[in-house]
Amino acid sequence: MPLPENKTFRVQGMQCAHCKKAVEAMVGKLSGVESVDADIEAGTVTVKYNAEQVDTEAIEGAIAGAGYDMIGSS
Ligand SMILES: [Cu+2]
Repeated sequence: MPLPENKTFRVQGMQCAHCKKAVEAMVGKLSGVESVDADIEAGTVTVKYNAEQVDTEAIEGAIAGAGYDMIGSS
C-alpha cells in the first residue's frame, strides 16, 4: 500500500459551516480520498488521499462542483 498523500488547496468563497460541510461532502465522495478538512478561516481544504485511486484534478473538480473557486494549492 502506498502512503497517502496530503495536499492543501486554497479555496475562495467558503464562509460558513455549511460551506465547510458542502466541500467536505463533495470531496469525501471521491474514492481514494481518506480525509478532508476544510478550514473556513484559512480558506484551505486539506485532503489526504491515495494517489493511485484519485488525482488532484478530480479533487479540484469536486471542489469546483461544490461551487467554490480554487486559487492555488501547495
Ligand atoms: Cu456557507
